[in-house]
Amino acid sequence: MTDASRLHNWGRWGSDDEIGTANYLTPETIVAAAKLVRRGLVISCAIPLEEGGPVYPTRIQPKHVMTSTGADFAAGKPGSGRVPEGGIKFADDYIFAALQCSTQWDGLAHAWYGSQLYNGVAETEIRGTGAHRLGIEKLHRHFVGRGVLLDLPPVINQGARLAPGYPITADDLDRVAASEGVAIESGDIVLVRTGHLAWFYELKDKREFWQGAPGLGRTTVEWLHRHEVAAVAMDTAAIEVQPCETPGATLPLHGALIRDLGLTLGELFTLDALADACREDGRYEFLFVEPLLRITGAVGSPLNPLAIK
Ligand code: UVW
Repeated sequence: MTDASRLHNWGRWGSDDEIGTANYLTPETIVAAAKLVRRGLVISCAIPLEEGGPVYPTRIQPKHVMTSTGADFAAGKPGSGRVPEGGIKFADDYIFAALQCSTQWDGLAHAWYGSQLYNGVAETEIRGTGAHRLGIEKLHRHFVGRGVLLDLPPVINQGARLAPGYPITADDLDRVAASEGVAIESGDIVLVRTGHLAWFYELKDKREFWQGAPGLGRTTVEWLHRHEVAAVAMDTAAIEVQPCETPGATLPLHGALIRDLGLTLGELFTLDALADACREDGRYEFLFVEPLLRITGAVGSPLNPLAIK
């Protein structure tokens, strides 16, 4: 059981539920979201999945390896493969990467506290062979719906980005939504822009990026729950404010959001081009399509989220 004093969605969609707040996405919310497409403008919210990106310091950088190349064929290198006369040549490649090393979904098997995950799933279900419950693949046809961008810097500090360590409050989210003329509805996928990610690419010494980050503060948990948000994604590496508001705690909102609410979190989403497009047409809502990779038993997934206006 989860502590009754905490907000939670355990049992809300049945004792076997493994998709949490993705249940707020319905045929009706998808049809309504599709009607938001007017310009035929498609904006990717993915950063490049490449070595040198903003990989959380506890993880290793991704490695892309070419195992068959045109250069190898041209040089007649052994191992480049035998090409039949007039035949097709093939380039091949592999990637070795943390599933959380780039623009990513944090699935419901990614974070918990105590000995249970979302909906009371025992931590022993998360094994060396993968997540036997709550794996990311359970969400393989989800995350299509109405996206709403809450672009914070123009309202909160009129700067390019929020300061590292700035805890975003529920009031901040309400103020920004009001200034953009949007009301958050059940089933929305909410994107919160801080401007923090763009700073990574500007910094010479990347270590500075990891010393703190703006992010969701504790009052936003109730806000996300009350608005029945289907998923939340941000342009930071960990969604929540760092250092966190509770001294000594480590990523406590991961527990409150993923484990208690069953809310899937999107991290390292780049939102600057989308913010420009929203400012241009004055519309902060759009069709948002963010399918994950159907990796059996994975606890997260990289993706290329697309906002369509
Ligand atoms: C960790 O898992 C430490 O971080 P995140 O969920 O932000 O990738």
